[in-house]
Amino acid sequence: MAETQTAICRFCHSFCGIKVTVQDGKAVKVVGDKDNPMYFGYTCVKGRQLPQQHYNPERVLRPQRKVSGVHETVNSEAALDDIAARLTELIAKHGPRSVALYTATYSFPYPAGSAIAGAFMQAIGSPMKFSSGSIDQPGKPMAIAFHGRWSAGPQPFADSDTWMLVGANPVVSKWGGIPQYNPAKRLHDALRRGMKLIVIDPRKTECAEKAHFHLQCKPGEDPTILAGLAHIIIEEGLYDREFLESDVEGFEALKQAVAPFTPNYVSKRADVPEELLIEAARVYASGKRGMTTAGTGPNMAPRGTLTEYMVLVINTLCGRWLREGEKMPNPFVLIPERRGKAQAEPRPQQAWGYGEKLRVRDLGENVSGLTAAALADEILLDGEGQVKALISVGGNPMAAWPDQLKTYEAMKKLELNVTLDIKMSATAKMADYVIPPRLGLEAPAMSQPNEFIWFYGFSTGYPEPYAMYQPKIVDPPAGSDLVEEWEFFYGIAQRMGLQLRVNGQDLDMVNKPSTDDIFEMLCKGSRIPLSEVKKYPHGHIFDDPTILVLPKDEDCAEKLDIGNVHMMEELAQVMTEPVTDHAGYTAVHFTHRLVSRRMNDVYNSSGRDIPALVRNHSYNPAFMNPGDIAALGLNPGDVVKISSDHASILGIIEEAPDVRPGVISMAHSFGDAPEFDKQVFFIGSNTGRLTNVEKDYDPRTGMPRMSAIPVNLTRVDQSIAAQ
Ligand SMILES: Nc1nc2c(c(=O)[nH]1)N[C@H]1C(S)=C(S)[C@@H](COP(=O)(O)OP(=O)(O)OC[C@H]3O[C@@H](n4cnc5c(=O)[nH]c(N)nc54)[C@H](O)[C@@H]3O)O[C@H]1N2
Ligand SMILES: Nc1nc2c(c(=O)[nH]1)N[C@H]1C(S)=C(S)[C@@H](COP(=O)(O)OP(=O)(O)OC[C@H]3O[C@@H](n4cnc5c(=O)[nH]c(N)nc54)[C@H](O)[C@@H]3O)O[C@H]1N2
Ligand code: SF4
Ligand SMILES: [Mo]
Repeated sequence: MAETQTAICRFCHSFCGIKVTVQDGKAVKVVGDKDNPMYFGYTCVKGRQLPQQHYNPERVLRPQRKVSGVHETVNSEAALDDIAARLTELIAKHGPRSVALYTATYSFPYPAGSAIAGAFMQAIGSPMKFSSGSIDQPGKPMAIAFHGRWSAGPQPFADSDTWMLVGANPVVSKWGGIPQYNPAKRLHDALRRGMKLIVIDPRKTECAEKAHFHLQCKPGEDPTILAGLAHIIIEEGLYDREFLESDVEGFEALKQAVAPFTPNYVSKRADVPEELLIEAARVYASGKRGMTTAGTGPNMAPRGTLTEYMVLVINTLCGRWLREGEKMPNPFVLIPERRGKAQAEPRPQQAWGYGEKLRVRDLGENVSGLTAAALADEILLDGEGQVKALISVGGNPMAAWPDQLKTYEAMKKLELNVTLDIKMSATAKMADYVIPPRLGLEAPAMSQPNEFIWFYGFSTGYPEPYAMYQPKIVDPPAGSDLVEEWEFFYGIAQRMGLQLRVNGQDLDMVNKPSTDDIFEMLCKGSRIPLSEVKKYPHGHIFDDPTILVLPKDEDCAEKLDIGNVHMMEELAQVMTEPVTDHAGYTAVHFTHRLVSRRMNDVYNSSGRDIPALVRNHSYNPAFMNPGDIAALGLNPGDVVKISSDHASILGIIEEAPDVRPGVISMAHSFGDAPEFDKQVFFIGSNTGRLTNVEKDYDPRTGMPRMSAIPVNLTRVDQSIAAQ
């Protein structure tokens, strides 16, 4: 008997509403749910492979423990006993700081897991909590801290007439820039309505193809380009005088700082046509509504915080924030109601350098958290406070952390390495324990995490008050011994005699709660009770047209700051760099820049074990402009050595006319440990290895240079790679 149930796809962070056909207790087919009001029936190739993901022969179904270098199956209760005992021992000997947590990509779709993991760290008293967000776009919260957050939020995409994407490709990534819930349809509708799209990207991306203006710039020049746009907007008087007058400070400082970024200078430096730059600025600033947003590309290139800050500056110059009396697009659903005001919120007293200090590079707690780019150092560096145990939840440090060779050494040095993963990832292979959790369709789900990301950036999260809940759809495969992420932390906390607290409430540490109980705790005080959301199997938009932007408080003296002293200083530093290049590199030393990108069929290091997702490539090609390939005397399919000033990887050349000359566009999180390098045609290469975490990093967030990396290419003896 086959039946159909609605569910939330958790393969990526978009959370599409799907319909799952269940036959004999197994998910057999996934299609989009046309009755879902947020996604309108959308699914991508990854989501449609959920059955293959759930019943993948390579899926880990029972906990693994490494004994004398070999993994063997262990009962989950015994695994938790061991881990709790080892943690107790380490904490007694070295203190709680010796235990670090890394929550990453697949923590996000499992909110009970992230919450209880955090509660566990709190209970043991370890401040060493790291997340993949810190090596993603940490410049976003940092820039907001400098600029200030507009309480009512940004103008929505839905009624905007201009939009600008800086190194983001939401049509593929479904992550910000354009509301990431069927972004292709949203973009299509907006363009039909007459919206003007501007894209700044060294690659003619799927979004750039649709743009009215594509500035196909040199990578890493975003601060320059954005300063140039601000320069033009100010010079030509295209800014919102009234808004600047009432709610903004720092205009004079900004004006001075961007003065040298003339269109001619920007054009020469970033290699974009001067006329195009001027025209883009005019079209954007003379539009009535719309936002500029940046993605991972420029956030991973040097000066990500400055880029994010200049993005905010452009929005504020143009007054692109919601005003009194306008409808609040999303007053939230599963979290407490948000009533925005037409005013700036107070900026934090201190945006970095408070709380826990890391032992390297003078880094510490900042508004984006502690940086995962320094976690390998914390493991490797002997001495007081050294990290001895790492628990990774839905992450893959060996694939994703910058400087993979350093990470490799760190993984070997750990006394206790635990990973909660569904497969034997590059990290799992090195781990002492691999704890397999339930997969997306095997446990309840809710859309709440996508509401919280409103606080992470701006123009992020649901554009309307949408929410959905999904019960467990199928049981895990017979004979499996799985532990949900939250159950893992609950289980070790119980054994260690700890009391956990979630969202201000004590967890019952005797009678084990259910996932649903924890969801209820997480939704405490929400605008709409979870029980109400559960009544709508297709998801629902809980609209309330009476929730409007409130007026500014009479005594409000807060302003948005577009002339932050640190950011203006950094802009001045940019000016001191040679026009020909960046950060001391010259074209003589490095011929190309390697840039980050996403590939549609895989999700970071996930999806590579599903045949339908690797039908085109099982590796990450080195996409290059055909002219560059010919100029180097190379051919598509050739294996080359790609070298930064830090390390080298192998790459397989692929022609891509959409990539700007001088650029190599390559996805991250491929490859494996160094001993597998020769299998590049099967597993690809790890671009993270090219990054030096100790150089060109943001001094506040610790974000190293992970895009726009200067590299050279050399053809190698082709027999180096196993075919
Ligand atoms: N060079 C370079 N490095 C980068 C980037 C880049 O662009 N360039 N991007 C950075 C960014 S933006 C990010 S977010 C990070 C990502 O960093 P990570 O999150 O550390 O990396 P992923 O490869 O996404 O790892 C996800 C792991 O979760 C496992 N998994 C899959 N499904 C589940 C599940 O349901 N439950 C659990 N528990 N585990 C599951 C997968 O098998 C995989 O091993 O990488 C960063 N690193
Ligand atoms: N299919 C798929 N979807 C994904 C992921 C995936 O692996 N696969 N990963 C997920 C994750 S973890 C994240 S954080 C999001 C990221 O989502 P996005 O930020 O949209 O990521 P990308 O699609 O890589 O888009 C980044 C763009 O920046 C450009 N770029 C690179 N360097 C520079 C630069 O210096 N300047 C400028 N202006 N542009 C530059 C690249 O050419 C690329 O087009 O995507 C998520 N979605
Ligand atoms: S975009 Fe694809 S992978 Fe992401 S949630 Fe939707 S169907 Fe799933
Ligand atoms: Mo990410």
